[in-house]
Amino acid sequence: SYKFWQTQPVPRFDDQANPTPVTQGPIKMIDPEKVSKTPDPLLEGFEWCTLDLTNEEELRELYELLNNHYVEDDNAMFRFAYSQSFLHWALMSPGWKKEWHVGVRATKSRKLVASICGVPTEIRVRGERIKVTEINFLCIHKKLRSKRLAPVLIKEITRRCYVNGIFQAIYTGGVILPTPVSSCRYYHRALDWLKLYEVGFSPLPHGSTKARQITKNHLPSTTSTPGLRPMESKDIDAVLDLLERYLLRFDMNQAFTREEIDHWLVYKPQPGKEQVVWAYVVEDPETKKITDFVSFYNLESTVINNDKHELVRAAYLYYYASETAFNDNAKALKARLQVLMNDALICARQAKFDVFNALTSHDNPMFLEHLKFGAGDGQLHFYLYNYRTAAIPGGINDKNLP
Ligand code: YNC
Ligand code: MG
Repeated sequence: SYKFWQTQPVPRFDDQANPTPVTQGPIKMIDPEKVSKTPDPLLEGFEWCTLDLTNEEELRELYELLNNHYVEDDNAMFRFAYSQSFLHWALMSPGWKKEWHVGVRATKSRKLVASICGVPTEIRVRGERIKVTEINFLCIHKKLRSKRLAPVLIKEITRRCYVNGIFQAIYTGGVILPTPVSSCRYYHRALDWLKLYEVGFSPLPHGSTKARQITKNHLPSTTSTPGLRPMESKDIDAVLDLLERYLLRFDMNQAFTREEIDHWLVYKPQPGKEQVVWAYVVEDPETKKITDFVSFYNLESTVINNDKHELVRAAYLYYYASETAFNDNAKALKARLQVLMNDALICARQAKFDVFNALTSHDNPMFLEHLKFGAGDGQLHFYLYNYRTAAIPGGINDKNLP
């Protein structure tokens, strides 16, 4: 098994069991001169294309492909329904390249039947800065599955990264491949418990009642952190500084630029398109300093077979940081995050989200159970392509956790 992945520059499963310490760095040196200038051929009847996502029509085609064929849960009850404004946000971030928005079309009908996309960014792994492509939206039409097309798509985007001088990539997935650098679990916090029950997402715990579940998940109508307000452009430098210091506590993190903070946290959708990201800062009422911030993004899921509800609106916890992390007092950090995240839940409820999702990464274990998040079935594995480092236990987690 792993007929394709065993040919790729990724660590083998047994590498990590090896008693000799892992030497960190690229697995294979790439000579860009020797990289093919042309794509490999596709199945008969199909051809490569580069998507122009600044073109409304092509953005809509990718949206349609993903809405009908992208990731579903194991029981095929829900399917991610990325909005067009989400795709705009996720795929046209600072430094984006059209060449990394790869599609496959049926030659005759011109129909878009597969995709794989990437955007450039820089990460730090145990202090080493690496330029990477972040790969996402690998998708194949349901009628073209199990034809070994996925490896062809992966090889083509790899070629397009190599010819642009990028030799490493980061990606995540729900499936196990050789070899996760880190693994997290998804946790879910019901905001509209009754709706989640009606769509089959939240079970009625044995011995409980609907009324009791609704009461249990009830949230106050106003936030409680003094100075909490929506983030604005004027906060970008303060948030960048705080987030950078906060993220350096973790073994793997993103090395943000000012432009990236502007894009990822203060993104304004095209006129008439739906909001993608919500970000809040805490401005100390006395010093006027930004002491904390929290953000989440909007990713709906289609409910596949339900008469009453078509969509579940999910907020996903995104970046956050708190000055409390630097006081060397785990109890104070925990207390602060519990209040901050409860406020995030309240804001998400007000923005009409049905559920709030978070991973077990970063400092999240400090507040998940306390704020009534429940463990989900889903795992998220993090992968690096053509880069070896020792596994990061606990899901890009903090070594300093109590
Ligand atoms: C997956 N998610 O193991 P072996 S996540 C990577 N990521 O290869 P076929 C995957 N590889 O085992 P199908 C994968 N899922 O023989 C499967 N594979 O070595 C591997 N689903 O190919 C699999 N989107 O074409 C096997 O399978 C080989 O027709 C089989 O297609 C797979 O975006 C897929 O879950 C996932 O659309 C496209 O099932 C299809 O089933 C589908 O016969 C629903 O493929 C949507 C879905 C995946 C979301 C994501 C991240 C993708 C990362 C790809 C790896 C990037 C590497 C770095 C490249 C740049 C390098 C530089 C620099
Ligand atoms: Mg296939």
